Amino acid sequence: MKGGSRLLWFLFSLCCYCVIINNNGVEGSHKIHHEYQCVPDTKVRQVHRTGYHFQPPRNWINDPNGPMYYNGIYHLFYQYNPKGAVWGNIVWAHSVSRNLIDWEALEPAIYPSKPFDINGCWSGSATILPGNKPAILYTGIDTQQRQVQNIAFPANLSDPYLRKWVKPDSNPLVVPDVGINASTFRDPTTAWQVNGHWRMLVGARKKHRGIVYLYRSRDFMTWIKAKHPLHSAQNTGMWECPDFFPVSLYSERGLDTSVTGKNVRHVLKVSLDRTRYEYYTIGRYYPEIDRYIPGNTSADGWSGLRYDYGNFYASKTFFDAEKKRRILWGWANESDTADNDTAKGWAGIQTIPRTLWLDKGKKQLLQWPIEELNTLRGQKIQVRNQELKIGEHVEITGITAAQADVEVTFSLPSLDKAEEFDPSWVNAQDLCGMKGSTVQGGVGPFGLLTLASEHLEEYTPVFFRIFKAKGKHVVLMCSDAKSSSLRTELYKPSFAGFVDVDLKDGMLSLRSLIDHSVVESFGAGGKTCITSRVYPTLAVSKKAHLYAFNNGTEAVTIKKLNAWTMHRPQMN
Ligand code: DQQ
Repeated sequence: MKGGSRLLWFLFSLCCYCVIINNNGVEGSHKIHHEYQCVPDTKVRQVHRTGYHFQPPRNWINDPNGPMYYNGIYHLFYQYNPKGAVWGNIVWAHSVSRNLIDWEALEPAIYPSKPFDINGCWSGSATILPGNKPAILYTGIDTQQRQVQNIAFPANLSDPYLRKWVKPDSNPLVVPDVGINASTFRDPTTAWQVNGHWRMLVGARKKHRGIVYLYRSRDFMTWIKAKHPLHSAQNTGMWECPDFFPVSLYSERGLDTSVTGKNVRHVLKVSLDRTRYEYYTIGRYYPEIDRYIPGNTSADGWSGLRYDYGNFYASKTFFDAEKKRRILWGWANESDTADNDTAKGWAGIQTIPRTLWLDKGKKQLLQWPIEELNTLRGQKIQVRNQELKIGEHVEITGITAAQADVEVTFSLPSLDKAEEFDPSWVNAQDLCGMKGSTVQGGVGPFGLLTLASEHLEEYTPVFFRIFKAKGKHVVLMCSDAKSSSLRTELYKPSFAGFVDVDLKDGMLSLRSLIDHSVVESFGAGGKTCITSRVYPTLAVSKKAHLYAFNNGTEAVTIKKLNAWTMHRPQMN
């Protein structure tokens, strides 16, 4: 070996060695692929990279962190591995935007540098303090591998991009006290105020019980644990990335995190490490006694409500003070192997930000892609009153089907032929896996075949199937990756959720955001949302097609379909 290559090899080995010793003792879900931590820069493969979703030019990303709006600029931080396309070496990468669509990448804002975060800078949230001063609470992995909660402030408030962040020496602000497991204690929320005093939550687990611990502070620096956690549930495992915020009972407008009162309900969302799915409840928060009581409209745990029934995790909301709305960001992981992620040089995207509010029925939330997304709409096509006969699939031409936004309303002339619903079908995903898009039904399956190859060797169907139950109809929505790719080794789940929708007017709507390796779908105006990651081999770029289909025994009609080719924004 020549001197130069020997030095390079030494640095490479040192880097790998540091990663190995630094990550001992970290939880199973934060799996370290030692062999991929220091791979020399590969050429990034473009084929499945997204056109209009948030992603950096290369490497691994996971949770969105500390989203905020500050002095005219949106900030998104996110968990990022600067050294590879698998989880590890995590820093807070930082991007800024004026419209939530075009993003500029800055240098990482928070990275391991002090004893209280030397082994990792994990997820956390931003809070805008009185006097318009942002603060970030985040989890650091300290010298003893403990998860501790730290604070960081912008170094210079007159820098519009808030590039540099400083960590006061008074960190850590919160350490796991006796009785708290130091490896399951993380992800502080945005804080809120009650009578001038601060509150925040930290996700945790005690044996098998998922918990959110409540902390109080007068000055945002000294935090005391409340006697009672805000909430917990037996046998749900670690609660990661909790989020707690108010929603208005009577308006779609978002509320600042500290708002309470009789016209408000609260949402508690947790990300369950065991299932890697998220669940939320809608309930009442009593600030005087710091109690949260989930309403009885949804289950508290495994079978509860979800923001998204697909590949969507570690999400976080923030209040956009400019447009008075609450916005949700979520991470959509790859469904590919670590080998392939490394070979393609990147992994993970953030889903399109969604506005979120309480449905009129007050039993669930509604979500819709932020209005700014429409500015990316280019070439448009429309279909009106097109019947989809039994067994028919009709091509929707005239747009780039690999990078599109499709909005369709189906009209259902009759529900008479809807299949009988078996009450034992409690799991939508199992039901979708069993029935699929090709097994003939009564009313449905009907919907879209996205990212389809010309002869349908590959396709990701997003569709509905309607059943008849006692006194009501049950609507199943699926985004089924089973046939999405000719590659066999991929994870291809038949994601699905039920849609609580009234079919009295005989209409059902669907919007799908299709972007090369992701399909994000919104059923019935955002009542049920499903994100799938897929990797077609034939249906790529110009060779991708879009069809509408009906495999029911009842004809359905495309009442109205609008679809657009989506432009590329400036992306990091
Ligand atoms: N990811 C972070 C943790 C969080 C997990 C580490 C959720 O803080 O609990 O990258 O995906």
